[in-house]
Amino acid sequence: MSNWLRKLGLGLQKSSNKLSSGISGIFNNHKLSADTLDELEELLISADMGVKASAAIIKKFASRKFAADVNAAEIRRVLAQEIENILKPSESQVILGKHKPEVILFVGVNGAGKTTTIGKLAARFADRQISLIAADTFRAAAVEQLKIWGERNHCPVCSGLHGCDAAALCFEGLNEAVSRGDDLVMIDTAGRLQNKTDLMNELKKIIRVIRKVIPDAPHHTWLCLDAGTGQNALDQVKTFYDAVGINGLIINKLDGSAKGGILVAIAAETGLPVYFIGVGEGLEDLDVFKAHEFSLGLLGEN
Ligand SMILES: Nc1nc2c(ncn2[C@@H]2O[C@H](COP(=O)(O)OP(=O)(O)OP(=O)(O)O)[C@@H](O)[C@H]2O)c(=O)[nH]1
Ligand SMILES: [Mg+2]
Repeated sequence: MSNWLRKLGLGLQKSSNKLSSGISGIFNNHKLSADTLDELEELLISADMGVKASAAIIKKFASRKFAADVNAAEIRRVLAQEIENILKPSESQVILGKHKPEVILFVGVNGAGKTTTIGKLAARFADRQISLIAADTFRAAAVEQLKIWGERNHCPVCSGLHGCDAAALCFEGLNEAVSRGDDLVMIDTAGRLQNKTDLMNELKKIIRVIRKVIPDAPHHTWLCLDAGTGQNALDQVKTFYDAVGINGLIINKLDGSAKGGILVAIAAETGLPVYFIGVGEGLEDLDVFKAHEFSLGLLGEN
């Protein structure tokens, strides 16, 4: 088994334990019936898969033929398959290299893993000439955090004085990137300002100013989510989508919470691509989201 699959399996353990023990509780000594399917639906909803995806899965179960003595292992196997079907449309490969520099803007509430993800991706995309922009200018620690990732990955970090204008900093950083001939620029942004409206206005301003340097940028606007926030992640998707038109998701902190099912709800309800998932703080704890391995991990079958 690859290192990543092992990490993913371990990371999802709380989620998979919850599902597996729930399924065993429902189906040991009980046949598949309208009642047990109701219980299964409740289990899926309680595992953060959302009402829509849970209902769709139960409908599929109801229409399938099962042996009279179907056991928990068979239910898990079929469930993994149905979950994979829902997740599959959100599996999407990032295509970089169409623009130079290509600009990725990272957004998300505080603690969702923006800065860490940029650091991990800088290592992953190391074959390109990369620079970073520390546009989270309100927290001194945020700039320092990005600088450390920049040093580790040998890429320049554009930063300004504490509290400086984030959009102006992006203008400067992008101009530097253009003149250096960088391939890829990743922009870190604040997760919290005085309030949500201020944050969204700042992000909109950043985008307007980015376009003064590169008219078709940002080429990617990725929302980072903390899987541990559960259903609230869906509200965040909507808020950021409406305000800044996100076109990709990164789901972090899948380790340590029993809310891995949130990916199923996100896939069923947003239709946005999920490019990467994070299962820890280290460089190697982020990888491409793949529906098959994720659904197996969620059922503890990896
Ligand atoms: N366990 C775990 N921790 C993570 C993961 N991703 C990030 N973290 C940790 O979560 C904390 C917050 O991550 P940041 O990258 O600082 O989050 P952010 O979105 O930049 O937050 P703000 O700068 O406050 O807006 C850090 O301590 C990270 O090391 C993950 O996948 N799993
Ligand atoms: Mg940050």
